[in-house]
Amino acid sequence: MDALIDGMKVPTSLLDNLYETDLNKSNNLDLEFTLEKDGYIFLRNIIDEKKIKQAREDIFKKLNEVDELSNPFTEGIASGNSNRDKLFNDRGDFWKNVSAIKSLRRVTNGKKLENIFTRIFKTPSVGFDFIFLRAVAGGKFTHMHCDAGFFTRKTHKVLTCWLVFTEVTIDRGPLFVIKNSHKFDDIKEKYNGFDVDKHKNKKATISTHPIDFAKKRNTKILTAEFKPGDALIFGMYTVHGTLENHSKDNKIRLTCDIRFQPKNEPKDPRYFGANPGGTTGAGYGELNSARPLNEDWHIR
Ligand SMILES: O=C(O)CCC(=O)C(=O)O
Repeated sequence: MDALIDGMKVPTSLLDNLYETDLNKSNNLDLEFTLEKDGYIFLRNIIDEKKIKQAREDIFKKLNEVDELSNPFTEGIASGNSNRDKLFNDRGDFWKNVSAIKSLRRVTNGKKLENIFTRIFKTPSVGFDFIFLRAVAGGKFTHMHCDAGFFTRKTHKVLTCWLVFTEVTIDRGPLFVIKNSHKFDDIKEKYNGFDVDKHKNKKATISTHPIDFAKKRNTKILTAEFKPGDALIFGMYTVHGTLENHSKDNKIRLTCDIRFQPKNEPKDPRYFGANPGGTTGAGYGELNSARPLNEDWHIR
């Protein structure tokens, strides 16, 4: 199975596996050490299978109701159609409702994840209320970037959790991390203090193709075949993106990225509360996922 990014095949010599951490065999210091050493922590199967399945099916049902997933919708196969705009006046309202599904929130903002971040931060943690649920159909991928420009306005003590709801094989666009990128001084310099919403003349996306980026820096593109319930946790300067979903069976990739921070750090009001505005203040409507599955994405 080929790993593709923007239509280009990633040479196998550039690819390597993400290092897996066993949560049950790691103490809090081990977790902190792994995050510092690798810039990420990759955990397998940390959410109860039934809970993940329930959330996935509740989300798929909503996508089926707007005719974007074919029947049986539990398979998650993109239909190529969409009635989203015909049935809902406001894309933001639609996606906010999908993102509010109880079975989803039980996982993203439930105790299991929160406790893991409490262990990592070594102080009580809290998950952002504004979450980035992503239903990703064929031909799409997320451009390479780091998360600092989005989430560090109030505190730098923020971590991303990329949580998996479907089988994400290499052809379904898994997340990748550029090995050791959290230690690249030029990246830190360039993105420290950068705010996507304020510094409009600058982009979060790193325009160099990940293949060239990894080659020039003599490093690797790390990824994995993810399973429902797996999670990848990483810091604000870890350069990452996703491979392209080019699966022949038209199955979508369903994942959600959630941010966590210590409870006692200042909160960015854009991401907390009943009606968070998100990065630009435009709410859930600003997300690529608010677009019908058969529509192209924007680049930030
Ligand atoms: O899932 C994706 O497409 C992108 C995820 C991402 O960039 C993130 O979690 O920060």
